[in-house]
Amino acid sequence: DSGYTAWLSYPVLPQGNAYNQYVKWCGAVKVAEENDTVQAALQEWQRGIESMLGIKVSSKPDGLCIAIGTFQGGNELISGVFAEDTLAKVGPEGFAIRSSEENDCIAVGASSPAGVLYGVFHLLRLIGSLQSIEGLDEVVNPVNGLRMINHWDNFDGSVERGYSGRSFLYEDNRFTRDLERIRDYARLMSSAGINAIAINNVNVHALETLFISKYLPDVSRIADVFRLYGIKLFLSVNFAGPMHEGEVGTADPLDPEVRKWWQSKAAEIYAAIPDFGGFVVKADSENRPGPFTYGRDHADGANMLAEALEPFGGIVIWRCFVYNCKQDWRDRKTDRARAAYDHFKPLDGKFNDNVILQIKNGPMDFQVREPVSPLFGALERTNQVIEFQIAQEYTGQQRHVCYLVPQWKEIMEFNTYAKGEASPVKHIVDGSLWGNRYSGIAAVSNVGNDKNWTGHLLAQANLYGYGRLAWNPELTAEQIASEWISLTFGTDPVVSGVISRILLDSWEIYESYTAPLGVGWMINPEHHYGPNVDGYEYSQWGTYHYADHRGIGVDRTVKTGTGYSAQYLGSNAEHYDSLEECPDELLLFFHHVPYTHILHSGKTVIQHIYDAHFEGAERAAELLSMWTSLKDKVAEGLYLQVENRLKEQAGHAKEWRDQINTYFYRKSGIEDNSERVIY
Ligand code: BDP
Repeated sequence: DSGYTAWLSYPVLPQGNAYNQYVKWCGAVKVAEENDTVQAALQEWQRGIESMLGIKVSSKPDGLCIAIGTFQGGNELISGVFAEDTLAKVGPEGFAIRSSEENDCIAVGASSPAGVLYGVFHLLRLIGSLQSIEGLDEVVNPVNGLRMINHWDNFDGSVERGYSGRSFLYEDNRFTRDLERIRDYARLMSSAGINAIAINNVNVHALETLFISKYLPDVSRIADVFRLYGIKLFLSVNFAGPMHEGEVGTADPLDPEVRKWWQSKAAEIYAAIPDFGGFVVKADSENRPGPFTYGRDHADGANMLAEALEPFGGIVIWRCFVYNCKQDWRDRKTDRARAAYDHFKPLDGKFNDNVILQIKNGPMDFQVREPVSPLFGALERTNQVIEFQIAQEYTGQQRHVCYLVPQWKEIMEFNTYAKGEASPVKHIVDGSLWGNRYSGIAAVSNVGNDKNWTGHLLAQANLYGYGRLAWNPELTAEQIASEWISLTFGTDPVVSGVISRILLDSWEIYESYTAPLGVGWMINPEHHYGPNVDGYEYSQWGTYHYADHRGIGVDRTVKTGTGYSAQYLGSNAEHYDSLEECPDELLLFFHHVPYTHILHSGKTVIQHIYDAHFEGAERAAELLSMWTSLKDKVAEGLYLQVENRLKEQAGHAKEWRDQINTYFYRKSGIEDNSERVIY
């Protein structure tokens, strides 16, 4: 019970009607293909069923069975069960599943081996959460094309913003030899629906530039493991690669030598990894090299790489996290929140067809609360993916529990008004709003070499939840939590009820004892853990709250502020610009107000700060007592892991409460309206 097997633990199921139904169908399996991915699906099936039901799975059916395979794979049960029109509905990664009494089988069929694997994971998930497998008849396709994880792992074994140990991909500038762990990782990712993984940090250091040459054989070994599970490997590349590694004296994207260099690199990579995904690029951002050095724009830079990859079917994922990180903090007009839009909106339509812009969910940087990036809606002729951060850099660093699926859901549902009344982010992300060639979701990974992958056991729910949401954004945060709990801890309803509550309340709780009302950034500089109200106030990073003795907040309105609110479309622009209409939770993101300003909740801003912080710390302590009620119901190893983290969180939440409340009490001189003590 270390947590290593995560949501593929396959806990033993209780006896009863559901169990009997599963035993009836699952005693035998029929597979006709030798394909490695189909065989991996078969192995997973056997492993899951044998563990959950405690039976041996025979591969020689005699009576009811499960049939697994591609439509063309020669499994006559598969060809017998599915009608032509069903086949037509199954996309390249989708699957069909049907329980057929007359054919004596439940068939899982797909047009590709990866689809077979997804189908098998689906059926295992139904069983693991005690759902009926009789009368199944459905076609399931992933909603989003690209469902990607970005690792921020460095070759030396460290992980940028890693909160679960070190990298399991690299150690001391060598690739890991533990391919077993990579395989288990690929199983986990594939079971959650992930189909693309970039294996190195977007900040590419000197040795990592050699991943596309000297270390290609190592990269290729990892790609082999990923391929088994339907996952394409991507690499982050250094825009100045030709200078670091080659004889070319420039990285100017319009220089013919530079273009040739990237073209020959692409050929070399595809010779080693024929299904290589492509490049992820962080350019002209936080001191990384990029096209600006040569007076070129980001379309010039991205298109140059895209041209090199196009003949092989590769794509360029170009990040929009571009802003001035050397800003003068006294300058109240330059606004980091504006930067991504200001840089990329004018380039809409200028990118090649195999370029995808990767846009962070908010305009700043993965704060616990930010508005949705106004770039969503602004780019009508550009492929784009949204970028989330599963790693809890600003949300408790996997020492605090913070289930992020509700946050992601809210973002995906946000209406941009880009094309008529109903233009939610999720329809931009899935490509349907503008009819993009490529689209989807990427997110920064939260895994490391800790035995349980994510440090905090409950942070596994974010990893799982991210994949599930990328597969189908219509799933609710509650559904995803409940699936994850059954698959990880088993199906005891008491356990499920308590863990669900903990997860579903956790974002709100974390938000309430940290930076208030959407203002963000009150954390310790550099490592970003723990409270520090002025930590980033007088710095170059563009991250301010402007608190003084009269008030707090950033004026981003059109008339008196930075004009950021005008980057939104339709009623969103006025809504945010108006002090009366702006939602409380984002008030200080858009407006600078006196502490006595009255919120929609009826409280003053200062009273809100006091109340939220007292309540938040109290609720953090309650999370611990909720968990302790499960002491005899959860395996000891798992129980203790979570108990330890929740204890730390309860203590640390008080520190947050006290620092924030005291700071604002001293700044404003306004008393709390209750008996509580603020020093
Ligand atoms: C910030 C991180 C920094 C990353 C950067 C990025 O603090 O370490 O390099 O984002 O996304 O959140 O590139």
